[in-house]
Amino acid sequence: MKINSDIIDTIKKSKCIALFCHTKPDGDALGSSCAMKYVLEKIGKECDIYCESKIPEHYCYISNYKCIKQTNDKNKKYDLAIALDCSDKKRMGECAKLFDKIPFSIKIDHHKTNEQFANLNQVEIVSSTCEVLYYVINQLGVELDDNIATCLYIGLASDTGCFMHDNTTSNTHEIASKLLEYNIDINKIHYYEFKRRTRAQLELLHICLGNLSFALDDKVAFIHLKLTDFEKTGAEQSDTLGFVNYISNVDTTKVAVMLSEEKPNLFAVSFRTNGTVDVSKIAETFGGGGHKMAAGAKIFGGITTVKKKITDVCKDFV
Ligand SMILES: [Mn+2]
Repeated sequence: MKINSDIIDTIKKSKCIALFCHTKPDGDALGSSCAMKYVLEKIGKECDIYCESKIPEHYCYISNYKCIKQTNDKNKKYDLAIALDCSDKKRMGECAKLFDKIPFSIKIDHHKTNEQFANLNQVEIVSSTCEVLYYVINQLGVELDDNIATCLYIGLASDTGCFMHDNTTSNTHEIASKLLEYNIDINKIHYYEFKRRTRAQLELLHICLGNLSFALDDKVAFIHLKLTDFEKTGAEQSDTLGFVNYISNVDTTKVAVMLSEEKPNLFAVSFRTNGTVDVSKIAETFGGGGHKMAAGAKIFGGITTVKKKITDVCKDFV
């Protein structure tokens, strides 16, 4: 991968650099920002990371995550802004205001849909921002160490679903292999990134799977949660992340549907498929949208009515 030499030169001549990652950061956003902070400090730059969201506690294993700022409280002056893993400016939330005040900007990203909002943009359609950053670090001539390698590995693993999604290439594995030459605690990373559950989450899953039902000769599978289930367990809406995957891999199932009540009689509906159906078309009939394999919509009604409405639409697709 060829990195724009203007990007390398700009970083080298800057003194005080602000890094920006997107709101509700994932492993790639945090991994790339924290890796870059280590790299820049290694070459004598002053550097802060900004993120609008409070960083979830389960990222405590990223060693410098605590220094991530939400606001520029000391009104520090920066000469360079670098946005990482932000497909468009809106993804930075309130922090975009600070980004705009800094005289020069760089963007490093890997998203297909992309807004080239910085002065210099390096966008490569690869597994993760950390994959692009690996080459940036290389061209900056900075040697990796345990901390940098750990952060980059988190980004690669996170965005590829632990090297299982089809954005995983031989190149991704080659970089991972180089990173594993350093002291990386992959057990810890995989635990926090993929395995860890709270008791509330597991109790919610227990209730959710207890509501399993099928329609149209088992081609459509449903699970659901009501508002009272969240009250009972003390779990939050975000705790349902990934639940739909439990039913999308049933061998007979073409459409998997997860319904989660957000307000009385208002359901957030997630549609998944193993690839034989375009679920974005099903979501669109309910005013929602998404991708071929994963889509969503909001639907009003009681649980029985909503499931019947969805089944009626699915008849034309399965
Ligand atoms: Mn990413």
